[in-house]
Amino acid sequence: MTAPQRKNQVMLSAVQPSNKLTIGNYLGALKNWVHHQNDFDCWFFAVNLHAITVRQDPKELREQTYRAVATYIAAGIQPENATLFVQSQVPEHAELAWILNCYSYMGELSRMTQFKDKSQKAGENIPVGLFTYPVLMASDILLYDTDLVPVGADQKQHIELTRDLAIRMNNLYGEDLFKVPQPMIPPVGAKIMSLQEPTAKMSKSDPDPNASVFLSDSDDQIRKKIKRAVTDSGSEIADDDSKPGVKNLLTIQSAITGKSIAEIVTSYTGKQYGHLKGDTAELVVQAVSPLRNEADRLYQERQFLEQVLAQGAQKARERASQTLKRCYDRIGLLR
Ligand code: ATP
Ligand code: LTN
Repeated sequence: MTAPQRKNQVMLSAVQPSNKLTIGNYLGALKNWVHHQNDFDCWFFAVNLHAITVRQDPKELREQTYRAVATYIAAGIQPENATLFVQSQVPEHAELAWILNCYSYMGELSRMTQFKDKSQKAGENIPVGLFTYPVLMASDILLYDTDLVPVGADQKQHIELTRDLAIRMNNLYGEDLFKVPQPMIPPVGAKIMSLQEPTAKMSKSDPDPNASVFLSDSDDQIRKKIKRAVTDSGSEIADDDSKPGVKNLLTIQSAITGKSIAEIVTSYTGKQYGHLKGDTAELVVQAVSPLRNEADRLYQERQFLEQVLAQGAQKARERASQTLKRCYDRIGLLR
């Protein structure tokens, strides 16, 4: 495909401002956004309505939302190239979500892995929003006639549900109602694991701060966390499923440098876990340090961020309201 043709295609993605972003969010998603921002018509946002499916402190939520947008820009997203906005500033997302809820099945939502994980952690009173979370995500995607959604591996199931919903609605109301999107998942780095429990995904809302490297961590914090990372018994550095801690560090190195895991493993012949941890820590510091400094600077530039978001929300509403109108008309809802 030549570049001008691709520029007509829509790329869209988002992160929850539920805490500071982690290297998992960066290597699984954000890095790919930056890489493709010139090739596609890009829409990137902060999904604060998704974030409240888990209890959030209001002040923190507001600040993390600005912080997320500052991080997108610090990572290299250019507001002139991509539309940047906040989900709650575009009411069409919640409106379409209600409609899609009426066409989603309890059975298919019950099968979502993220719902199963998060509802277990929610205790006795599981918010309904946690259950219908993927329907709001489908609404986010379908409103913009999205072609591609760059995300980590954990979101593949939600994009499959989005596709099913789009196809279901198109069968009922006409093939051109919704564009059917595709996931874009990186070959390496799509699932960075927790540093403390390397069989579980690194997650920004993990209560153990040592489990994740945040993009706001100081160089010293990064070094300490990686040196404390849980590794496995034995001492051989190998790409082996029985050594998830070692495999995770190799994956982090590969996702940052672009070198293959096999090549990295060969370079450690005869070396110890300490070497692997030391090198990984330095690579992560090199990647995170400039990003953190720039995000810290932009985070203070509140006026600039607000201006970017106001422009973004206006553009997003123009696009989203067209799709929503089409949907209302087809269903027979008065507008
Ligand atoms: P939370 O802990 O609040 O649920 P999270 O860290 O899982 O958040 P999300 O906001 O759900 O992050 O995800 C944002 C993007 O980052 C998604 O594209 C998701 O697939 C990706 N992502 C999240 N965690 C990882 C990870 N550990 N490895 C690779 N990609 C990830
Ligand atoms: N569910 C996603 C966040 C998300 C998203 C989206 C990603 C909400 N809406 C639309 C891509 C496109 C997650 O990462 N947990």
